[in-house]
Amino acid sequence: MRLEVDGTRLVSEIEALATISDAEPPAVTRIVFSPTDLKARGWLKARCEECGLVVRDDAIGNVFARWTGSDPAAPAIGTGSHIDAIPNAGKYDGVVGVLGGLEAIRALQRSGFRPRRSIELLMFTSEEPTRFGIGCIGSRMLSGTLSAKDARRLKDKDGASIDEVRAKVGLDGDLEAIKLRDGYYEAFVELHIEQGPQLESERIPIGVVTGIAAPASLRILIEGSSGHAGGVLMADRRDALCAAAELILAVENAARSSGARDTVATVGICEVFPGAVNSIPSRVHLSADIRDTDLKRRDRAMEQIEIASESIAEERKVSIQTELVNADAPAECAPALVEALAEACRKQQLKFLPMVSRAYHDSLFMSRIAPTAMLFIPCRNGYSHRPDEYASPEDIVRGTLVLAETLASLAK
Ligand code: HGY
Ligand code: MN
Ligand code: MN
Repeated sequence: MRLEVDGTRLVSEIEALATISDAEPPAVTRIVFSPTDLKARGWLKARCEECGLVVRDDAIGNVFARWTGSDPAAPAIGTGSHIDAIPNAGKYDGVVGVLGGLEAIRALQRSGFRPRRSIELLMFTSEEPTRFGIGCIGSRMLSGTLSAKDARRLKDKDGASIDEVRAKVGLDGDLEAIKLRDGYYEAFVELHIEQGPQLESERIPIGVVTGIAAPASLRILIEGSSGHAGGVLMADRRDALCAAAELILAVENAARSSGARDTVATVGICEVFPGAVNSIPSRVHLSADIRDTDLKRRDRAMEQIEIASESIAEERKVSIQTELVNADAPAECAPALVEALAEACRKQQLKFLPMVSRAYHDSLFMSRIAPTAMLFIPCRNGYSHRPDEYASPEDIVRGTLVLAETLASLAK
């Protein structure tokens, strides 16, 4: 079977999708269920229908594009990723896995390969946490990690619920029906840019992911008292932003002092009220992201943050309330799939590096319902979630080729 990836077409599709964005190029912004996201979804479905895939979406907007195999009742082979993008992002995060997955299917079609098991391309809804505060809503619901009841509780910053947003974008269907039955997929493989520097610095073209780090996120509300920036003496202040500043450094310290380089933590959101230069901040909202490949270490870092919160609250006479948004277990990739990816690399005479994923992905949740693995391609300087995110056409083609080989070996 002679497999050839049409790199020119694939790169041009990545570029075309990048123009469907709410940001000035080269940045890409595509927030879930925004008009731009809806336009991008329509564009993607048209590309899938062009090559004869049967396209459907579920009640939360996960898109499934199926190449029906000769044994249509057999559990399918899934591949895919996301096309939603955080504000001021790049054009490759998620997109390489969706359009690379589509091109892998087209390459197999062109090679004359006929799958016994159906091969299904997925585009997951809301991999990014931007709108509803929690990532991977689509794959969490597919895997039953997020129940319909809990999904209904989610609100965006305008207070709109998932159901209100669905109604507005014309998505109907029963949220309870989203969870896939056991054995729906025989295997799931996701192609993604590494979003880290290791492959590039070690000059290895493919990463075979053996595990995905355990993500957690907190929303923290700090309340002090407001007042005139000139009239209130320092001894009488309960400045919420100064308390937040101490807590932000405590979050950083909880990761730095864990004794392992795999513990990472970030405060990515800091909202200050009332936000006037001559008014003492009375309320601050922080959102913190804490991760580790090791669950116990991650939870220890979160305990450290809790302890720091309590002592800052006491010391500064402010109130600090912490809401746990998510605290997920890590994923171990299925050894048989890791081996299938390694075998595909050998077949393509490509060096590969077994490695962990520090970013989370929809694969983290797909691993709850099917043997799952990921393959990475390098991205320049490891940059991601920024406009200068870049993956070369050669690396994108190599990743797509390995994906196609792997899908063929799993679907035959
Ligand atoms: O944050 C993440 O790890 C993913 O890129 N959403
Ligand atoms: Mn991302
Ligand atoms: Mn991603």
